[in-house]
Amino acid sequence: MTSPEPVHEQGSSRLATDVDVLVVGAGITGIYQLHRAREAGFSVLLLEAGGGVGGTWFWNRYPGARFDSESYTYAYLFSKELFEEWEWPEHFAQQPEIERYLNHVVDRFDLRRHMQFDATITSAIYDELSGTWTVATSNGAEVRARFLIAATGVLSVPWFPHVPGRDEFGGASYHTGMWPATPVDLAGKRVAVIGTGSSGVQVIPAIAGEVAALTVYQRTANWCTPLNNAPILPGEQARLRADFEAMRERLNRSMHGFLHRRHDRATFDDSRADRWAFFETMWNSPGFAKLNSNYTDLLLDHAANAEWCEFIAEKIRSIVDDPETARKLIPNDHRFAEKRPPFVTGYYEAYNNPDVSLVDLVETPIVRIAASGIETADGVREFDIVVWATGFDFGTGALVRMGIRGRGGLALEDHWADGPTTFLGIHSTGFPNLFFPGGPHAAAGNNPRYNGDQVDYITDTLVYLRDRGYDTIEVDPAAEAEWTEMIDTGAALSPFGERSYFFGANVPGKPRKYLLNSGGRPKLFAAIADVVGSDYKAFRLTRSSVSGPTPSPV
Ligand code: NA7
Repeated sequence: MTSPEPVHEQGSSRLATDVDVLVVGAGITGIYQLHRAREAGFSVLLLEAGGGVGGTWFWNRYPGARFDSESYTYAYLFSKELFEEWEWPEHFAQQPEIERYLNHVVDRFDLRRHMQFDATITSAIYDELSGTWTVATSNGAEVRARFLIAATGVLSVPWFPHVPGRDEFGGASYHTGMWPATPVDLAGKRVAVIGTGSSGVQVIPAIAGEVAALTVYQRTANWCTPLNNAPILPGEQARLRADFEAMRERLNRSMHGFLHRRHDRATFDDSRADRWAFFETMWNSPGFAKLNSNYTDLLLDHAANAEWCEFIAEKIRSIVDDPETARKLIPNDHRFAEKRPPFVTGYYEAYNNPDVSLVDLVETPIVRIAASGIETADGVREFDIVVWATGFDFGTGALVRMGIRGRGGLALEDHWADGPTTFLGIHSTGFPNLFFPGGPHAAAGNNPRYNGDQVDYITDTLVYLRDRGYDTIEVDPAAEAEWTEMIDTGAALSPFGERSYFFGANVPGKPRKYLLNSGGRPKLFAAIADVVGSDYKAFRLTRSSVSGPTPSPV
């Protein structure tokens, strides 16, 4: 392995920094990044906009919020001791348990003393001369760091659609992605929920029995299937502990970070009777198994997908008492997995509660929000509380709002005006020493698994730079273009998420670009191995304290 020659910056000099590594975001990725960077001997600081630990799992504390990936596969796997000492009570943990877990991790690894809360980043400006970032926060702090790691998450900017009169509502309004920490008293209230994505369909059954009346405003019905959550029994807890290494290995080999076994048959290999028996097994399987373990051609063969949809439609009709409500709940404009499939507990059953009603916004669109409630083509319905379950500015939302300015003052939002361009979903050209694990192009499936891979790579990279005396790292435009093209090309091969926020489709004016990692973890691992094996040839590395000519990267 040959070390690359340094690329020298004329006239630059090292400047004292407050910390080597500044992490933004105390979510699952940021916590792990803080831990790894400190463990590697860097001075560290983490800034977090929220008042506590958890990121997405801090803000999304609405009733019914829970994992829909298995708890033990979504949690940290870097420490066997941590895994063994934490017992997840359910296969799919609910938000309070997740928040407790993340706080436990922070305290167990003594990370809290490196964290500052209620600190929203207002600007992050790169200084070319010194190769450092100066980051300012809403509470007036300014921090200079050598490396800026923005672990700001993909679901961290709640999205409110432009509905006239939204601010005129006289009752209380809450977005699921900004749910207050103090409990919201829903008892006896007339409540509206707008939106039936993964959040909406979790909150609806969770509150249906508590409120006086619940009205659901649905623009697009979703293909919801049961989460099939269950307590983790003592025998299962013991098995999980005993199988820790094997489970981690299996997760690492899986395409998207799940344990679900892949099926080996295509839909029409089986007779109709066998197909429907198999669909019944799928219906009763946990969470994402409906996607990961289903027939191999489910996403690619229209007829296959249509039959699975027909099966789900039949289930909806059999659960929902009122045929008209059932009709409205059956999607008629997209196939399974063209939107992110939600997994539910008691969702369709909730519509059998006489206090729950459904408004189909295709038939009667919202005209405006009035002081007393919501006006549709049918008139005004009055409410005490409106819940906006209307999603997020996904993927890039937080990063383009941070005031990030790279080389030559390049604004990240300008660089990404036509959609994100990244290498490994971690680097972007023009932004030396900036890393954004868990951001656009990072994951597609079990996010913490991919994001952890990215954190491990980033930490190794920081150590590599330190060991060789490099101060800055910037990805070459060719590598950025190649990775971005791989993402876009891969995304076009499947209809997965094509009607969803995965392409930014929910935010008017947002470029229609794939925001997940269409290559899966194996491609990410291979690309990382290639970077390391080729001595970071896809990068421009500099030693800012040395002056001299600029050789080409090796
Ligand atoms: P989603 O999945 O983006 O869902 C947002 C929902 O809000 C969806 O049903 C939208 O309907 C609806 N929406 C958006 N704008 C409007 C307007 N103007 N009127 C009515 N309804 C509207 O966000 P979630 O929070 O549910 O889930 C995000 C992720 O969180 C999820 O994938 C998990 O990873 C956890 P549309 O379908 O656009 O017609």
